[in-house]
Amino acid sequence: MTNPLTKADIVARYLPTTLSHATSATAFAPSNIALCKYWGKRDAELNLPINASLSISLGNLGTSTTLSSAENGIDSLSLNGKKLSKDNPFYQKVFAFIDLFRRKQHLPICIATTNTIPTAAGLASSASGFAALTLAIDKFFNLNLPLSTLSAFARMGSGSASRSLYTGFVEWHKGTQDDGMDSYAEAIDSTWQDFRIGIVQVSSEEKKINSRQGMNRTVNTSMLYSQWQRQAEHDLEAIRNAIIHKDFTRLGETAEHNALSMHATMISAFPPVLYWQPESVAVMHKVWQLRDNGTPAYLTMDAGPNVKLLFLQQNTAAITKNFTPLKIIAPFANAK
Ligand code: 2P0
Repeated sequence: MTNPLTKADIVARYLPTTLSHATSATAFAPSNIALCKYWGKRDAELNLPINASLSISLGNLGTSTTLSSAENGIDSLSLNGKKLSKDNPFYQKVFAFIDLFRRKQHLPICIATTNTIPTAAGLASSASGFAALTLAIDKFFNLNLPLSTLSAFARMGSGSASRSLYTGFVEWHKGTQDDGMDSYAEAIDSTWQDFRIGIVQVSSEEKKINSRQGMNRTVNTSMLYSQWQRQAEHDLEAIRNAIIHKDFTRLGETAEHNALSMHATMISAFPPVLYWQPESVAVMHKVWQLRDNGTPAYLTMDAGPNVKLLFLQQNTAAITKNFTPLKIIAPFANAK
């Protein structure tokens, strides 16, 4: 059944009748990697998830977005310094989101957005993109809304964007309300200075099946999918506890199991959704071999061929020796 509530109806409840605005506003949001994955929607219009998820934000890797009033009266959008045309799908997605706030008011806007991560390389630039856009909208239109509300708005742009409003470990509650306003993310109050993420880039090619299509096909055709929700609930609880008790083995084992189980549901969809390349599988075997030889390293993968490693600072040398080139992220480098 389709939800009779539209994004526009829901967002409008939180806005003044007439918007005021600043001259310009800039916001940054980090990218994030899920340790317990979001896979499957119960509502496609509002991006309401079937299961809750938990992620780690990637420090200064993400998106910075500036909104300013367009002096020439014409909307415009640049991505990494390049002006996009009106018929570009990304342009249309971004302005459809802006229009949820602008409604029928004549407020031409100039948007400049810069990613510090490769776009569409499985590193969730849509997550940091919609999170930065939502934060910039809040500032630009002087809304001063709570982060939980902004997280729910960002989710309407892209599900995983709900988690990119925060640094560190983040949990996205699935919520139960029809309007989805209880489906927002919150930071988990816990830092872990030694925690590291390594990105093994297998390919920077745009993927053929985006995560939205992959998710829908899995929910509609995979017989294994019925098990997923139960496993995700169990894994989220285990990962949250592992974070609180700094139990790296439990965190790594659960996150790896969760990621591979999500991929099992995709592979069992029809036609199959397989994001792995031969190099991805080679990296997996290398991680398992390292573990067999005593180095605690775990892997996770998203809707793309790149492999993300989870390890602790004291094992950096062993990891870098085995995976080159490797982009290492210290997610708590700027935390107190
Ligand atoms: C995640 N992914 O939890 C999961 C794991 C990919 C694999 O969230 O359709 O771009 O915009 O809500 O957020 C990627 O999906 O999908 C994603 P939409 P989104 O990180």
